[in-house]
Amino acid sequence: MLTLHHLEKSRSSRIIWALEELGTEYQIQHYKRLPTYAAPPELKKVHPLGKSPVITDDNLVIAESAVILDYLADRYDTQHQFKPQSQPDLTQYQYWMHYAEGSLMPLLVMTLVLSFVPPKVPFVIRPIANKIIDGVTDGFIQPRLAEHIEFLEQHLAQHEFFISQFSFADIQMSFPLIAMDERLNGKYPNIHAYVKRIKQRPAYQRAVIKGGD
Ligand SMILES: N[C@@H](CCC(=O)N[C@@H](CS)C(=O)NCC(=O)O)C(=O)O
Repeated sequence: MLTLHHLEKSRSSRIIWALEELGTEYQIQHYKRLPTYAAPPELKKVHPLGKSPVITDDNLVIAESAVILDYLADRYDTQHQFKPQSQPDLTQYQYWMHYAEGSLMPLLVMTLVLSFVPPKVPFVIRPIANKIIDGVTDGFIQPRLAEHIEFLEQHLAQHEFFISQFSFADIQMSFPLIAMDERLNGKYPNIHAYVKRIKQRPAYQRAVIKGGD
């Protein structure tokens, strides 16, 4: 049986959504985060890095959201609804699949990790830690993130979905976009409208019920 090893509040929600779109049979093995927010050690029994999502199907163990989505499309999307089969859509699909985790997520994770630092630093040197964090945020992360936001806002001004039709590229892009839209309080109208649009999909709503928001 196809099994998704799902860590609460994680990128793994994307895979539940994809499975719901496909309507294929699967089961979810749920994992809770530790108080440190890390994944529990049991996930390392499934894959040595212990990250989620990871799926097991027959004798295969597959990690990395983009690879999992591609595998699910190739194996279970018999009608080719969610992955384009020809150019130019296919290359665009692959671009967004890799862009989400390769270019956009590292910037978002950096801001999240830096936000965890001040409470862990001894009180007396906290002002110095805050100065360093502000320097990294203002000098490195924010200018780059602003370029990405503008890029995405422009793309979504002209496209209903990331490629010419709804695809697994939208599911892959949903995690950073939903996070950004929340952090930015819906300030970017095209990103905000896109997030509202994808959240209306029945399969998305079923995924939230099964895996959490
Ligand atoms: N690039 C990977 C990222 C996997 C990843 O880092 N997942 C996070 C959850 S969002 C995780 O398992 N974190 C737990 C930890 O690092 O301990 C993917 O897209 O699947």
